[in-house]
Amino acid sequence: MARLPILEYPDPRLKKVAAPVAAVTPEIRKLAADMAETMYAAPGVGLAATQVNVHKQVIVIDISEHRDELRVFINPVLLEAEGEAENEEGCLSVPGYYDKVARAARIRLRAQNERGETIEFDAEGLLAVCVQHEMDHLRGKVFVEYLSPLKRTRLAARLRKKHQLAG
Ligand code: K2U
Ligand code: ZN
Repeated sequence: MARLPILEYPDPRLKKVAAPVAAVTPEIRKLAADMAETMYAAPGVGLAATQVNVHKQVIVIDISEHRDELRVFINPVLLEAEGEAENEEGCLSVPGYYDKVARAARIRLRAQNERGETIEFDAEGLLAVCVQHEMDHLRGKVFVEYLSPLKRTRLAARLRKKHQLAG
């Protein structure tokens, strides 16, 4: 397995829309394994292929306490979304920045797993938040785009300063 570099906002490649996966091949399973290693090392509880500059519809998530319950979602489709919940979110592509985002409280998701089997399940809480956050990445959307224009202006200034200092 390999740890992959994570794109940082406002990298324009984070705006690319991911393509469906035609078949769950050994190469797709290797991608998911490398994404999982990258996610655990970050550390994070989710990662979308877009964030490692692979524009395919693959997500890895592990919200378990002992970091031993990896879920791989390929070609995820939101079947149902209801309610609303606001949570503090972060993003491995926007290090050190956290803010509140309102999302659906409960969702029903269909996806393929790493064996190519189609699964359907209901989610709420952190799993629902994370799935929606990662599915946004596959659509080329980063969570800071939900913020007010003022907050986005302040974040942009902060990132410009960070990148100037980095040289
Ligand atoms: O997509 C990513 O950057 C991974 C996020 C997923 C996530 C965002 C918001 C809420 C839940 C999950 C990273 O895991 S951000 C780090 C983190 C870690 C634990 C809980 C929340 C966020
Ligand atoms: Zn993110």
